[in-house]
Amino acid sequence: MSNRYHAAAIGVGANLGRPRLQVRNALRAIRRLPATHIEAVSALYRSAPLGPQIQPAYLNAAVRVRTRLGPLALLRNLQSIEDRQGRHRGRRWGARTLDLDLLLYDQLAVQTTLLTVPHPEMVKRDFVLYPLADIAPGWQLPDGRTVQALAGARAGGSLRRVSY
Ligand code: A4P
Ligand code: MG
Repeated sequence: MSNRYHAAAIGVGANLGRPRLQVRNALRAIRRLPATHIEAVSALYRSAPLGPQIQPAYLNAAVRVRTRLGPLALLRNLQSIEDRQGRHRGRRWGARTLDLDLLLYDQLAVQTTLLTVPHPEMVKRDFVLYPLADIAPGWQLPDGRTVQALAGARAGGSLRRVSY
């Protein structure tokens, strides 16, 4: 564990098993992670599914934390939250009770078999960039682009704000 705090952004997605409850429970579980503190939570968005269309709409949000966990330890903790909330790893981009992605960690680029940061698909996904822009507009990716600039370049058309 690091002896100083790092900034991390987590993407939250759910489309099965009462997704709103899944998101709320995930936020509570993140709040209880060791050496980790939630600093901001985005609005909640409903979005059309990316990938197989025969699945329910998603709810998506983003969370900004400060944490002393390293990137891989944070990922492992997020995966155990997914597992506890009944996540079955099935089809890629298929329906799930809960998906927690590590989007950003400081301005770090990580490329290992277990973890890629920034999350490789995030720059193409409205349902990631819009929530992230709520809580971290000025955050720079390793290549210097800001979240705000990336979100601003996208239409955001399929996203609807909903209440928590
Ligand atoms: N992994 C590598 N880097 C990361 C990272 N930065 N964060 C590895 C999280 N995991 C990372 O993930 C597969 C493997 O990716 C993990 O073992 C981890 O070591 P997974 O969560 O088990 O599998 P997955 O989520 O099915 O795959 P994938 O490709 O991550 O799916 P996505 O990209 O998360 O897509 N439509 C809408 N509207 N909203 C959504 O939230 N989500 C998905 C899931 C599809 N369509 C969606 C949404
Ligand atoms: Mg995932």
